Amino acid sequence: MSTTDPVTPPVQERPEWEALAQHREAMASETIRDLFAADPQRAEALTVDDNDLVVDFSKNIVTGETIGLLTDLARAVGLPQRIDDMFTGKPINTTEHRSVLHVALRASRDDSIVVDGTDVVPEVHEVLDRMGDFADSIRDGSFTGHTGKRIRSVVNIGIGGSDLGPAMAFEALAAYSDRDLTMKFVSNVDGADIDEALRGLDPQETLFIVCSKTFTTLETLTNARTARDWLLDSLTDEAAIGKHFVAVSTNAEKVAEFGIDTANMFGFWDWVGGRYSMDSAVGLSLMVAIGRDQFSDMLSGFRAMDTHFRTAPLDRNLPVLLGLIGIWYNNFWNAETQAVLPYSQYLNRFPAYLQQLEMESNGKSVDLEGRTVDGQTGAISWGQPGTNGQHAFFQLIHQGTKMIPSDFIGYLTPVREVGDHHLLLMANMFAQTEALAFGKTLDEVLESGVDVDVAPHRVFPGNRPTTTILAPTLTPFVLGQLVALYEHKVFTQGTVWGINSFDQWGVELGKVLATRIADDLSAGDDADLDHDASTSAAIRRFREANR
Ligand code: G6Q
Repeated sequence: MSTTDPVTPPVQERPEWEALAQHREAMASETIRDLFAADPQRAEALTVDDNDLVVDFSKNIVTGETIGLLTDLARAVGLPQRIDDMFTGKPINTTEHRSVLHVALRASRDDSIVVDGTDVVPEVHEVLDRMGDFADSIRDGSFTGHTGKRIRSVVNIGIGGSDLGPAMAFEALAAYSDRDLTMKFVSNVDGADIDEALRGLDPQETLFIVCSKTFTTLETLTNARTARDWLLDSLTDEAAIGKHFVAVSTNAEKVAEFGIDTANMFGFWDWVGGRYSMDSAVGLSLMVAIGRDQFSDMLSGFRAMDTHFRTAPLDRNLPVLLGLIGIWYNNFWNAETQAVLPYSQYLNRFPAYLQQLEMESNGKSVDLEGRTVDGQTGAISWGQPGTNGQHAFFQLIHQGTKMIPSDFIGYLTPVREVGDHHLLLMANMFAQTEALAFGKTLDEVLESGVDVDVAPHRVFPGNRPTTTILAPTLTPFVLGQLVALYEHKVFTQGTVWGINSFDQWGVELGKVLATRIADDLSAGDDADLDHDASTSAAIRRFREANR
C-alpha cells in the first residue's frame, strides 16, 4: 500500500455493520417457529438453486430484511469488485504478491485469463491433457512398471492442500472409480502412515505420485524417501524410479534434485493456493482413479458455481448467502463454531477438507491494512457424516448452551440403491433440521404424557439454525459445485472481514521450530538445549528413551 492509497475503514466502523447490530437487537425475540408461522411463503422465498444444488436457508434466524442488510454490507466492502478482481487475475493475495486464480483451473478451453501478459488458460489445458493421457495409460495398462507389469496401486504422497483435496474427492467419488486400482493417500510424517499404506502392495505394480507445490515439505519428502527405499529394496535398479515415481509440483529444480525426471512432472502455478488446488495437477491421483471424463465433469461443476458466483445477484448468490449468514452468526450472535454434516458416507472426509479451507483461509487476526482486527474472523469448522453424529455430539447442538449453525448436505437419490437405506438416511436428515428449528415446547412435552419432573429435560428449545443443501445425487459435477460453493463462501467472508484468505503464515513458525528441535533430538545426551524448561524436559525424555 502506498501512503496515498485511501485507508479502508475496519468493517465494524461501517454504518452497514451498525445497522446489522441494531437489527440483531430487534431479532433477539424472534424464533424460527414464529418466522415460519408468520410467512407461508418463507421456505420458497429463502430457497435458492443453481444447476444441481438447491439450498434452503429458511431454517435460519433471518428475514428478508436481514438478507438486505447483509448484502448492503457486502456491497459496502466492495465484494462485487473483489470477485471481479479475483476472476481477472489481480494480485489480491497481497502478502504474497500473487494472483488468486484457482478459477482458471476449471476455465473452458476457449476462455482467456491473462496474468502478467500471459494467457494462463492454454497452459492449464496443456497440463490437463497430459494428465488425461497419463491417467488413460495407467487405466488401460499401457503404462507399465520397471519389470513390465501393469500398475495396480497408486500412492499419493502429500500433505495439507496436497493431500486433503484428492483424498476427500477420491472417497467422495469412489463409486465412479476403477475398482481394480488400489488408491492410497499418505500424508503424516508418522511412519505408521506409510508403513500401513505399503503393506500388501507389490513394488512392481505400485506408482507413487509425490505431490508438493514447493517440494520442500518435510513430511512429504520424508515419506517420498521412505517410498523410494521401499521400492529399491525390491527392484534394486535406480532406473526403476523413472517408472514408479511421478511428481506434481511448481518446483522443477527440487523435483530433479529428489531424483524424479522432470519429464514425469505435472506442473501448476504459484497463483494456486494449496487448499484451492484439488482441481489442478494435485488431483492427478483422483483423475487416475475416476478417469479424465469424470474429472472433466467435476471441473464443469466447479465452473458452474464460478459462473453463478460471478453473475448471480448478491441476494440470490449461494456462496455469498452462505458466507454472509455465517458472518451473521459469527459476529452478531457470537456463534464460535459451525458444523458441516453431510448425510453421505462418501463425504466422510468433506468436513476435514473444509476445516483446512475455512480455518487456514480465514483464521487471521490482521487485516489487509496491517491492523489487528477488531472482532471475530473465521469460525471453527467441524463435522462428521450423519447419521453417526446423531448418536454422538448432536445432543449438544439440540439442547446445549451454544449456538452451532449447521449445514446439512444430502442427496435425493443414492449413488447406488441398497435396500431402504437411503430413505432412512434422508428421513433422519430432514428430521434433524426440523427438530433443530422447531424444537418441542414444555406444553408439547407434557401433552405427550411425560412426567412433570422429567418434562424440562425433554424440552427442545429449537431455534437452532440450519441450512439444507440438496442435490439429485452425488456426481463428479455435484462435488465440483459443492467445493466451489465453499471456496467462494470463504472468499466472501474474508472480503467482509477485510483479511487475506489466501496466505497461511500461521503454519510457518511450527515448521521452523520442528527443524531446530529435530537437530536437538538427534544430538548427544549432553548437547546444550536452548528452549523453555518444559520443552527441554520433553527433549531430554526423548533422548533418554532413544539412547
Ligand atoms: C495450503 C497450505 C498447506 C500446503 C502444505 C503442503 O493452502 O499451504 O496445507 O498445501 O503445507 O505444501 P506443499 O504442497 O508445498 O508440500
